[in-house]
Amino acid sequence: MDFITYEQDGFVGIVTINRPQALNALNSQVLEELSSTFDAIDLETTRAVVLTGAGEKSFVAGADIGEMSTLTKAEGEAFGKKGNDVFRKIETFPIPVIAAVNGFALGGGCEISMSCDIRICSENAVFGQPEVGLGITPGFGGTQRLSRLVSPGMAKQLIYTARNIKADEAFRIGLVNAVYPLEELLPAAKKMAAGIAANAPIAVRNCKKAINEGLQVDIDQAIVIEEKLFGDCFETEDQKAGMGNFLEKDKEKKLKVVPFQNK
Ligand code: CO8
Repeated sequence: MDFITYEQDGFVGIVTINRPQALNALNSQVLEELSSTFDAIDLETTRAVVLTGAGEKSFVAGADIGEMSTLTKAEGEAFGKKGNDVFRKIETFPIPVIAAVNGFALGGGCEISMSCDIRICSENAVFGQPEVGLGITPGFGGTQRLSRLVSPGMAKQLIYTARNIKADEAFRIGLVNAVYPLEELLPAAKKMAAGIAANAPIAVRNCKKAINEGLQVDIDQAIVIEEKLFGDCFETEDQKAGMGNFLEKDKEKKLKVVPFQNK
């Protein structure tokens, strides 16, 4: 791997996009390496992932403008698909992915953060969809995910005006859950991931599936999705241990469901 680093910290995997010479911009190779990195994550030993960018200035400064500048219509569509396939892989990854946005998150950078389950950012973070200023539309899911995450009106304003917003505004419109001083961002992301990893892993996975799949259908179908995934939990050791600990009033164990079980 030239542009992605991976490290494991207990049950937490940390994926870092590392192409500082281009502010971590996404070219084809970065996208391919990201895809392979997620494919290689061991789901037996990893319960949450943190995605971040190398350096102190940029999370991801977008798709690579140099690479895009000469694309034909067909190549543009293929490049869009390449990004979308990786971002869908992250969005539907069985375990939660937290974006720790440490600076610029523009274009494809904002879009990759939106394919993650949770976004937190540093005070110097800048979000935006500058594509119309470059003569293109957002092509890695931005028109779809931004309008789902904030409101359609706010998404349209940001996309049509190509205006960048700072961390405090991203927080105000609900694009990020929290803002930290830069040096506290990664520790906060790891702490959140470790907190998730301390809970029953199958239950956490089922929550992600229920929320993601339920948002795509009407409420009657969504409730059925939830019922099924809720029911599945009753076949797990974690449910028996978790509820057993509570009933035994074992305060030590009550807060943490420890047995690791994957399926
Ligand atoms: N692509 C390629 N190289 C980049 C990119 C990028 N997106 N962003 C920065 N770089 C490079 C610069 O060219 C520069 O390289 P060099 O040192 O060789 O000249 C280096 O990174 C450092 O950048 P700057 O000197 O510009 O640093 P500044 O601090 O002055 O500015 C900015 C930082 C504001 C982030 C500025 O670099 C910038 O505006 N970058 C472009 C941001 C942008 O427009 N991003 C959106 C791109 S479009 C997109 O993401 C579409 C996604 C969907 C694609 C669908 C395809 C079909």
